[in-house]
Amino acid sequence: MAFLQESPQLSHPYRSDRLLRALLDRTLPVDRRAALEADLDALGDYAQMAWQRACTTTRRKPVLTRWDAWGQRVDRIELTTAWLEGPQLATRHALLAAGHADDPYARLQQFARVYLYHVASEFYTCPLAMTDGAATALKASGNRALIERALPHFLSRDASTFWLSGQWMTENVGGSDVGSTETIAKQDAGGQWRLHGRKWFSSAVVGEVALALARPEGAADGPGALALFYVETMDGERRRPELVIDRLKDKLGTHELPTAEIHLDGLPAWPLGELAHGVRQVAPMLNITRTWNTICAIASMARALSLARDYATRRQAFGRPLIEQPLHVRTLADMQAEFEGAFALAFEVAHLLGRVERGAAAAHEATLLRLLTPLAKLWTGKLAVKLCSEALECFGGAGYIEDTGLPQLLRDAQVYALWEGTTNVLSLDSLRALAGNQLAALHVAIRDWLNGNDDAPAAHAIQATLAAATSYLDGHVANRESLEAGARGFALTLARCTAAALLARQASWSTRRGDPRPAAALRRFIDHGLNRLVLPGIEDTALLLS
Ligand code: MFK
Repeated sequence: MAFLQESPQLSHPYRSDRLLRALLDRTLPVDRRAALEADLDALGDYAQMAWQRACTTTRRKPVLTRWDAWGQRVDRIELTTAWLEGPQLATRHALLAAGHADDPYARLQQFARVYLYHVASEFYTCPLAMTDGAATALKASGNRALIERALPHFLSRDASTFWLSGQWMTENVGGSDVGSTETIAKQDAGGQWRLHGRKWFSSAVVGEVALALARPEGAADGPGALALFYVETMDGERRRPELVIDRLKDKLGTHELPTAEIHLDGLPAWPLGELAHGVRQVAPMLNITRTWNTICAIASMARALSLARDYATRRQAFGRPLIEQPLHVRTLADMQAEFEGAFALAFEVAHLLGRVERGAAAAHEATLLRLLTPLAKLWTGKLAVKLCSEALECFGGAGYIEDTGLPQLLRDAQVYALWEGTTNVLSLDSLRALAGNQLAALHVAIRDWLNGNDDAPAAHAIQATLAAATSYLDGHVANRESLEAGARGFALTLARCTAAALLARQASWSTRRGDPRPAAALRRFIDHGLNRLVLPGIEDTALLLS
């Protein structure tokens, strides 16, 4: 019999995840920790089943049928099995409701669930993220009528009453420069606002609601004059005729997610608040969806690493398994250390969000959240591509073959750096976030996290890098061009410093309980370097591109 390679097996995504379990053990009160166990275990079961199903069935994509046989415009979208299961999963496990519970641990518990569900969901988490963002933006708007109308549906624990919301911002002019939005809001004779325009990336087109940016007719140019509107997409069982789906996007990844180009031809709309400053009003939504992006990015990394580690125990080459080969093991350990840093930062943002929302955070922590949200998003988005690419290489040629299910991990990972803002947009947002006292808040937080730390060289490296970043900012703050040119390196440096300090906190806790692995992750993470500061080199940059 010729040699046949064993396939990688996915170990139980919850039971085998020592990072998630340790984080929840350290952070949650005992009663909440115990109450969460069955739910997380069930989500792990679902994720394992979904992986096995994906390995044994032909992958499908959503299909748009625009016209029926009799010439009626129908814009019907057929979804994949995981998407059809989405509303049941989302409501049974309270993937949105849990995050809005009146509890400072609500977001942590919610995002633990999201982390386990994400890969199996086939990016059903994308509209869930936007729905969570819409719920948060509605609450922030204080618009009682819309809150009473939509929130019970968004936070429903019953699939039959559950609604999804889209976030209609991106237009042909781009996803970043939202201020150039061309969609117009006009009031009809009865005073009803109606939207006219084209939205270029609508990923929750199967949803019942959307929050949309539009320029009220006659308003000035620029972002300040935009308004944020609430729209409903359905009229009973039928999609409203003023919403036309032009086509589904043919994307590099996230194939199961039906991202659409749409036209709005007088769709009824209601302003959330004042008829201006729509970007400011949508910002709470952006910060929520960016947190989802972060958690989903680490979920993809966890999946890629889990499969690569399992395969290393099965794959024999040169007379021994990969797991016994020093360079391969070193590669896996390097990936693991980076992942552990990203995991620590992602869940700190999630937990901080819940504590800030419930008024349970210290003053400096509320300030800190504004900075850590873009830092976590931009760093994990990039790292997901790097780790998923490296993980594919751990399988050799098999990692390049579609029906192993592995290439999809890499294709899908690329979206994290684009979805909800590119790395550069988020780097610039980190600068915007520093307008308050955020860097001072980070100094305080890092000092707290290092309190009781047993690794003096690590603490020294973290503090030295933070000091370097602080003097870098001081040195460039007067020159906007050079500050922007170096913004990515600056943001990555702050992200790595923060992650290292959080790893140190987890390492101290774990070491005392007899687990030396987080301390090893910390040493290796620091060994990879924290400082990513760059000299802006504006003159040379222009020369090089001339
Ligand atoms: C899952 C798979 C998906 C399928 C594929 C998807 C592919 C990608 C599709 C996409 O297009 S995703 C892109 C989604 N778009 C974005 O994420 C927006 C990116 N652009 C930005 O983030 C800009 O920074 C932003 C539009 C938010 C602001 O740019 P502006 O127009 O220069 O606004 P400005 O004047 O800086 O800020 C306006 C107000 O908002 C200010 O407050 P004030 O009016 O009180 O001064 C800002 O402080 C505030 N603000 C902006 N960002 C904020 C924020 N406040 C809190 N948090 C933030 N993050």
